Amino acid sequence: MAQIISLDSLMAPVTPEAMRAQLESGGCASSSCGSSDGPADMDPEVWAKVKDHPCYSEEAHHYFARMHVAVAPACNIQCNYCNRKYDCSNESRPGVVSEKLTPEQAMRKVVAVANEVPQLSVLGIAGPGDACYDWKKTKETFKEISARIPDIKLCLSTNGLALPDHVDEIMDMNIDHVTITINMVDPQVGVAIYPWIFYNHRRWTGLEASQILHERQMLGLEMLAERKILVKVNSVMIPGINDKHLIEVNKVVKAKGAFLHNIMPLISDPAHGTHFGLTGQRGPGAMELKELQDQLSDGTKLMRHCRQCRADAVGMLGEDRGQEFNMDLLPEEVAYDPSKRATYRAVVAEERGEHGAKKAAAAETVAASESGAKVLIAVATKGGGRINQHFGHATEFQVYEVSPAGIGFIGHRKVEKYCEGGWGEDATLDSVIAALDGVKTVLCSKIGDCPKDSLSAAGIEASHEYAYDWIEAGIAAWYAAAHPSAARLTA
Ligand code: CLF
Ligand code: SF4
Repeated sequence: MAQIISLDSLMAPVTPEAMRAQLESGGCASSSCGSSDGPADMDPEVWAKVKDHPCYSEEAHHYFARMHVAVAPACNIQCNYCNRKYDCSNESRPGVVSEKLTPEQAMRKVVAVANEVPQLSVLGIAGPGDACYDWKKTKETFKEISARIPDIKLCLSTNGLALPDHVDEIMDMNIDHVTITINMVDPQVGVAIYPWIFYNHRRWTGLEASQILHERQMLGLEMLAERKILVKVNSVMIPGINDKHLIEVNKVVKAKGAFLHNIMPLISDPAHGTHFGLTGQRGPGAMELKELQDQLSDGTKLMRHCRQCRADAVGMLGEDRGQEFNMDLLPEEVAYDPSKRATYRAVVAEERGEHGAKKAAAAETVAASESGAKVLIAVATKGGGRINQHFGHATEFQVYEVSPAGIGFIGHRKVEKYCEGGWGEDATLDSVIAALDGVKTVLCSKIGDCPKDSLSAAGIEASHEYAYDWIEAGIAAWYAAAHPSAARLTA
């Protein structure tokens, strides 16, 4: 049996200095999603729950990782964007299949990952079917793992149909974070999304199915909110079907107490064999998604950093180390060693203090600009909140909007890695440039003359002047240089 948890890595000295250096150079990949509010504008009790959760806090996603265990394969509804051969695409990318685990296997895997990935803070169950419908396995898994690793946060994702039946147990088990996928609050809209549901021992179709699902979703949301369990609502944006309606969904879920709303673009491909894929239903483009999100700024808080990850994803959002921890690579027995996670947390606490101060200074810098320009900046980062990745190594760029009003994360753009060991394909570069639609400037830790010239020809500036700086500090410095204030120009 191969064993990827090497003795070397288990025995390696874990010093705060080593971890700090790893953070600065981007030893972890990153992304961004969730509330970016900090302690100043958030109830301390809520902040304590979200501050280490990479999905519920945009800031936390720079530092912390999640892992999913695929223990819940059964599902009680049919979504038109899902092919049951694959993972639940309410929370995962469609078209990927996860290694299904028993609760006992899940325990082995979580312990192995906790020993090896110090950033791990959250254990999620997001399918590959529905975590609440396949409740026995979900419950057993959470129970066993939280007894072994008490400080791990428990998180589950559900379509909501079976949710009301388990809210009291969710409360008893200290599951603080629940995601419900709500694609409509008008059952008529749901008819085009859900061909059937299975409820009360029978199959329902059409408007009745949609009505029941809607009522159960609303009931589950209200019950969780009453108990102060943080609810994230996921909605799949389906152009022509529910895109405009999601404005109403946002209002309703906010009124019912949702903490966060995550609008995920439909991913539709005939190769996935889904109804939408086969009938040519398209997904939205990046700018369409942004336009919708911008219309929701008065509603419930938005998560913009979702990576639509797999039901067996492991690592920082935007990276997936799941394949390193396949069951056949794990030892039969492994004892939990909390030392790496503890050291990492201490280092992160210090780093976050510095990051917070730099963010505040960056906000002041851009506020001083008199230009009024609002631009999109793409950043290549491997995590830790810094500009620390080569342009050619990026598989995604984090996109920020900057104006005198502030610097805000607005999403990510996935790209094909351009650099293949010293050379790059023109076709790949073209696709990267296309993915950067609307972006004014790219900030990275290094970029060659050739891609820089091609970006420039496409109207996109690229700079490695701010390499290894905090993201917001680099953006602010770039913005101030590009939009000098009258005071500075005359000084
Ligand atoms: Fe997993 Fe979901 Fe919990 Fe996060 S994911 S169950 S809330 S721990 Fe996060 Fe992945 Fe997006 Fe989900 S990036 S798909 S929102
Ligand atoms: Fe598929 Fe998830 Fe919908 Fe069930 S809830 S049909 S697994 S996408």
